[in-house]
Amino acid sequence: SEGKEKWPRGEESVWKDGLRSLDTGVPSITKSIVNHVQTSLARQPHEIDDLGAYQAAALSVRDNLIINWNETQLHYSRTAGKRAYYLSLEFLMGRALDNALLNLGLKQEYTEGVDKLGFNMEDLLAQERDAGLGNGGLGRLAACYLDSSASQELPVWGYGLRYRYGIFQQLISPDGQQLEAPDPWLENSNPWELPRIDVSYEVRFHGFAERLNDGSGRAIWEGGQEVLAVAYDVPIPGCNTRNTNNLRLWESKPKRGFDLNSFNAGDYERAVESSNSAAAITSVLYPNDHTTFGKELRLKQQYFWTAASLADIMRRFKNLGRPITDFPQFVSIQLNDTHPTLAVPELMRLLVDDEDVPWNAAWNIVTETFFFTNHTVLPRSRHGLYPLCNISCPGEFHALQRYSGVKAVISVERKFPGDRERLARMSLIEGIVMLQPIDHDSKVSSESVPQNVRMAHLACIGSRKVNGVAELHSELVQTTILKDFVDFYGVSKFGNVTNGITPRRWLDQCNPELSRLITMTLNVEKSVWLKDLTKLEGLLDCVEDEDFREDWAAVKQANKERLAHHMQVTLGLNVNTKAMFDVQIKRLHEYKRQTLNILGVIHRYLTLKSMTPEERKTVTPRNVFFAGKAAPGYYIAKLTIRLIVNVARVVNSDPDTKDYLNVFFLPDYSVTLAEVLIPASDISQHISTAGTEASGTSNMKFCLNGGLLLGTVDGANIEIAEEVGPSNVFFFGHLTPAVEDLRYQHIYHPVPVEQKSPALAKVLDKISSGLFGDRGVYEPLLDTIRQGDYYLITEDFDSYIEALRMVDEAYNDRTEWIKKSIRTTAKMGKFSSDRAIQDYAQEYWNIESTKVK
Ligand code: T68
Repeated sequence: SEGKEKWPRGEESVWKDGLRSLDTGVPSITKSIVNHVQTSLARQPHEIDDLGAYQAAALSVRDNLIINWNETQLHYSRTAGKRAYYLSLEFLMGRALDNALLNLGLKQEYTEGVDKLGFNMEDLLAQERDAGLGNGGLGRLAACYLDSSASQELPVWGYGLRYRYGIFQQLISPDGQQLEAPDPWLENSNPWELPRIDVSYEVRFHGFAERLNDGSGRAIWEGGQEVLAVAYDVPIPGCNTRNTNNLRLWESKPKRGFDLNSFNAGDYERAVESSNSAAAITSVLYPNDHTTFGKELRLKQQYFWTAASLADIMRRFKNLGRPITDFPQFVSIQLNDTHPTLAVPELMRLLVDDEDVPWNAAWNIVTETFFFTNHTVLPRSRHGLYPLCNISCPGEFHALQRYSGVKAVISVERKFPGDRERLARMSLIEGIVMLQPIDHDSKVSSESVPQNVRMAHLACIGSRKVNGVAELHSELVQTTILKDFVDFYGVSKFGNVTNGITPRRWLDQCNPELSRLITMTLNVEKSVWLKDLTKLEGLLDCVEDEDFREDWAAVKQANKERLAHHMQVTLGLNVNTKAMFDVQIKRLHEYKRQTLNILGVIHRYLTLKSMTPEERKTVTPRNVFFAGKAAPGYYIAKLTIRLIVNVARVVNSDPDTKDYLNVFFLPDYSVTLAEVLIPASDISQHISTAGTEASGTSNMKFCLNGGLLLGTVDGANIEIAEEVGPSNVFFFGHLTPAVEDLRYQHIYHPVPVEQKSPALAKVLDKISSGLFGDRGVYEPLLDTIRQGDYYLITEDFDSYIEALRMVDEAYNDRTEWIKKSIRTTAKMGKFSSDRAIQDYAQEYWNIESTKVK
């Protein structure tokens, strides 16, 4: 669609005859599946198993997506309007088949079709591997935004990396240790991607940049290693529309196979070395969330990806035949956290060195094009510092130094004369305050002294607007980490876009029974409320209807049974479905405080043990579910998993308590596992130390599925409570403004745990005594609480226990609980990612919906 040649070559009618249209109707669907069995899979009907049938069905669905995808890209090119690009190093997509069937409106027909062929749709869906190209919230948010962009008919493309290995598989040893195994998600081939051998770019690493002495400031970058970026396109279907957007993922390849000279000279290792190092760039997703410190390969990934994406965006822009100064009128680029920050100097380099744009004009283009979303204010994550110069792209460094040295310093100086401390705080390059423009050597080589670049500062100055991901978090961004930049630019550069989730996957797909009940009750087409989630408010009219409440409760019960069945089949565990389901599923992190949860569980266990059998009978039975991965090098997080697993072992086998309390750690948390857990939850926990969780998005998913929320006054919990009303959430703990003082006290005026919370002290002592296995193993974890207690477990413990008690009490009033559940779902309209993506489209990117006919 982007080529310039006359179309079609040859006879038009012959081409037209050959064009396929969408498969609809069961006979055409079964025919297309059988065709794929026969040709794409080259297999016989009698030897097809569930995996083969899944592959054939997926290829058949993909045909439909491709037809729509082609129409969409042609339509976007013809209308030639402004486009937006979402640059994210992570896209946590999960499975695609069910989502595609639902968005295309073909689920029913395909289910009948595979049934006619002797297969069961549920079994086929279960064959698919998750596309786990992300760590957690940030990557899943990107996936939800793609779904919403397509559903809202907005011209948005995602750009990311095609990692050969996604997020690692988590195994849990019998004694509770996390083990990591590679995630070979591409092993059975991936029907959802289209390799584009026609779309590739050369990306250069190392070498040297030579500045021309023609007064233009241009530089020529030569030498080093050139790596090929090859595009793989993943179609993103919108809901109830033909618009099908694109996620373009880059794979790295050696530019030339291997070095034949070395090979012929017998130096085989040398011959394959460079080809291996090129292929290594996109080999694996970094499994750390919230930390990204100076790993060379990680920086290479970032440069490889931003350079290829910008080259692609630039080529598409140039096809429009517009002057380069129009670039921001046709292109907006969203930077998902600091990971794509190198796009800022890279676009400068393209404009100045390749397009011959004068420096100031280039900078204006750059700062009109980019937008930057911050996802964390945690101090440990902000050390996103890189020894940039040392690594790879001297061209980048060159452009950056030119900026940092000449422009930024001068303008800060002008506004705040003589304020050297401010200058040091704001500097782009750590430890360097340049009052004079640095005298560039005309050659900047990769051998220069390494210097750390502050990625958040660079992303901030290079962007038109900066946003946080929930009200509280956006406020914190402006008052803490980027405060100096607010002073400098004014507040209008800073904003908030509260995160959202797609109701297609997080209700319709994962909870079909609830979706059906809602559609029946609202008495509209399903796609109406799925695309305008505020329509859920209509459920409020039915809260007093007893029959409706019973239907509502029955759906929850069925979902609890579905989870229990899943755990029986996959883990061999028996789960009491009469008990309350209490769920905390997210990455393991000290700030998210899974520790607080498990300490609360132990407290409950000790309380139960101290009761008489008669007293116990008054207790609400509870199942506590945990799931989540720990970064492989995060020792304390792994120790927390170990404690949870060992508490589960002891508690679940204690005859005194096992009817009242059970604990489960479900291994290998994934999008697909979340889809089973979330609809089954009565209550979920979002209990980060106030001011640490930027937003959270699973809180929204649970509430959308009628689960209530137990949480701290943090992130999006606050806005959820504003919507559903304070009587429908369970809040506890200190508030953000108190946190800093409390931490100070813990360091300078520590009070022993026994005094702060005797209940907690007892729990810690029991762990130390070896009740949950080897004495001493957990001491490093307990020490984080006894000393320093950065995440304020001791400060919040008692109010946490009180909140849990209130949850028990509320749950015992069954009718009231169901009403709370209905009210919660009904008020979740705000948290649709459709709303969030409209905020970005209108307030930031300035793009418009354009429907494919
Ligand atoms: C999360 N951030 C926030 N980071 O923690 C969460 N970081 O509150 C928010 O809801 C979500 O972003 C979406 O805005 C992350 O998930 C990372 O995953 C990450 C990954 C690599 C490097 C740094």
